[in-house]
Amino acid sequence: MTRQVRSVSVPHLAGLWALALLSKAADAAYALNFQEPATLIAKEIYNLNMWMMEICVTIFILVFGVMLYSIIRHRKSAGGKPALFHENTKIEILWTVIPIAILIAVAWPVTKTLLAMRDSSNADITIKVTGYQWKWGYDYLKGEGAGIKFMSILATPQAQLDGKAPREENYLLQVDNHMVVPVNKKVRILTTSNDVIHSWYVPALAIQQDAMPGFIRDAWFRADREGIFRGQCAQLCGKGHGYMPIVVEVVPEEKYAAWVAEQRKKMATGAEDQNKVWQLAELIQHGEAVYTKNCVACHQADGKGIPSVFPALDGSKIATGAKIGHIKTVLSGRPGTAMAAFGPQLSDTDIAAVITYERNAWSNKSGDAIQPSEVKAERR
Ligand code: HEC
Ligand SMILES: [Cu+2]
Repeated sequence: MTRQVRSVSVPHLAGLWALALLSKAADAAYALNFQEPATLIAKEIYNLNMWMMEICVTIFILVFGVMLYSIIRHRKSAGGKPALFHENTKIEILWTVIPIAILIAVAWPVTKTLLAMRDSSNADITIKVTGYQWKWGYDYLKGEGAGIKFMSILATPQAQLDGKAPREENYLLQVDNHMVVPVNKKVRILTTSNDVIHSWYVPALAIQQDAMPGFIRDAWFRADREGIFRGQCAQLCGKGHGYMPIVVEVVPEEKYAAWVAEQRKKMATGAEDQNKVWQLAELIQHGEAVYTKNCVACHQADGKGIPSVFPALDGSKIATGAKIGHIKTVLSGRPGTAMAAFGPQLSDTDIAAVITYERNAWSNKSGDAIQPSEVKAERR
């Protein structure tokens, strides 16, 4: 029952519908249609799309039928004479009334669905979704789970990305932390962005909402079945655009409560870590993991970056120079460049660890161990 995001393809619909008219095998050809809807609105959109296709196909058959018939029946070689329809009131009324009727048949149900889509009032849970180059951040703002926040980053193994291992199912559609929500609850999504325009797109939930820097937009869904629903960023947002998938996991209410409790515990442990004094080796080990998730897309695994786009950290003045400069660069980023401020994205521990890693990886051999407290001191 897995439906791939890649298989949503509108141009295929015309062909599919022709097929569907001829056979009852439409369901078997589902892979060519929208994904199986998981919300009422998604179902409505699915049906509207089919309704539109029916209207289009009917018009197509009628118009071309009359045309073909006329061309053959009234051909010159069979003695056809051109007729005049000029100022024929009956025909003029018909070709005004029929399009109006079609317009209403389309606009009425579409308007109803559009209004329902925009009505995000009385949500049970509100989640802010922030687009970053190239990952998603989730902040549970209201309802059960309020206060939970985490980043959701591509989890497809590097070997597959490099083409060194066979691609598994859901290639490029896996993340480390799923956005978990309870079934049958109204979930309001607020989208915004930290850098460029992204778009939060989950076809089965019928949401495609742009995430724009400096703006907050909203959308909502109420999943009517459990399951894992996958999507992708749907706005070209730079080099890693294809590497920021979305995974929404819809679970029963009790399972959601358990997940909330587990997240709370994790956050408490994280807070403890910030006060502990870390050993160099521990920091490097943790830092490598942070680097792989957050920095590798630009600065590369070998620390060499991409010449003239992303600077090398191997041998860089910042990564081998004073600690403070390095900490400040990572905390505040470089405004106006692709180097984001990681202060709001990562914990003191993660930043201390990744900086320690950068200062001791590749040919950098400073021996420095940066403690979370040193990062904390530089935060304003
Ligand atoms: C989206 C791409 C991108 C990501 C991801 C990224 N960086 Fe950068 N980084 C840049 C760019 C671009 C610059 C150069 C900015 C400039 O022109 O000053 C830079 C500069 C730096 C510098 C200064 C290097 C120097 O010698 O000037 C450091 C240190 C650094 N990044 C660390 C990190 C760390 C740590 C992470 C992960 C937590 C990270 N970066 C993630 C793009 C990125
Ligand atoms: Cu994006």
